[in-house]
Amino acid sequence: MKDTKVYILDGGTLVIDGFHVYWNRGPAGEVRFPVYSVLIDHADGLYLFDTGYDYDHVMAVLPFEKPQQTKEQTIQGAIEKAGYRTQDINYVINSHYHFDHCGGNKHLKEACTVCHAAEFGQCKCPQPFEILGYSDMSFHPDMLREKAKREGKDLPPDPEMDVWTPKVELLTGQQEIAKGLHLIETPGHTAGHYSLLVELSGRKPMLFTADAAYTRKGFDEEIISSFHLDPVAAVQSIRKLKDIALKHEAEIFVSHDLEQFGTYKTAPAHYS
Ligand code: 5PN
Ligand code: ZN
Ligand code: ZN
Repeated sequence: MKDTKVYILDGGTLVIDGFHVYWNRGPAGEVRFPVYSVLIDHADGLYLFDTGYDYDHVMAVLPFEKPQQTKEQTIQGAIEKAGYRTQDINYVINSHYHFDHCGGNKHLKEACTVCHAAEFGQCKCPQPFEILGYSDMSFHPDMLREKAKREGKDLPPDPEMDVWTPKVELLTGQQEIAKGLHLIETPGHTAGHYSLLVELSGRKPMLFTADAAYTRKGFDEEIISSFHLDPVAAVQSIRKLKDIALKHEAEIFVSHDLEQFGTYKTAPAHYS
């Protein structure tokens, strides 16, 4: 069987306040942080874990997050930079449906998309404090239209979006979705959040926390971000990831830490 390869795809940066990164701890002040996706070239197919943010969406809905994204940092640009073609991706796994993790899904219309069942339910009727997080529903045009209708908006017909309904596979529990690819339930940040453990032939396993841990400091000190559904569950999820990392001697890859990101190999380089 061929060896699995892992590519970290740079998706640009956003800005939030330090009190959002470290809930009730801070310090306050602008923090610019990276957004990235993970491309996995596996014997069973090409997998993409998260798809980053859509620049136009952020400028329209959250311009205060000051997005910086070059053409190479769009999902298509980043996949190409890794040496692959967007239309060849077989599976998109969304850790969760926050706008900075699903913004590129609409460019992967051929792929089967995978998410936690609880996440799919929650994003359709979010809590009031989750509305911005779930503001980009373009990963599912039917749901986007339903949302617009509820809000009394009339969306004009869009030939790009209206001809397409994604294939969605909903999962619960811990799942080995392909040999060496383990989805780990880490709820709290959102209702149905998955982290990803990737076993490789030539190195330590890689544990992608996604938003269960924004930063290395947050992971180490069990400080969650201010964006969450259930803070107690979110802290428990960090502890669960620590146990798994110890057991597998895995290397931790947090989601939004600029300093850590500088130490990651990004595409076209890869891990195997
Ligand atoms: C980067 C970022 N900005 C805003 C929100 C939000 O409201 O929920 C999650 C989130 C983010 O990850
Ligand atoms: Zn999130
Ligand atoms: Zn995020």
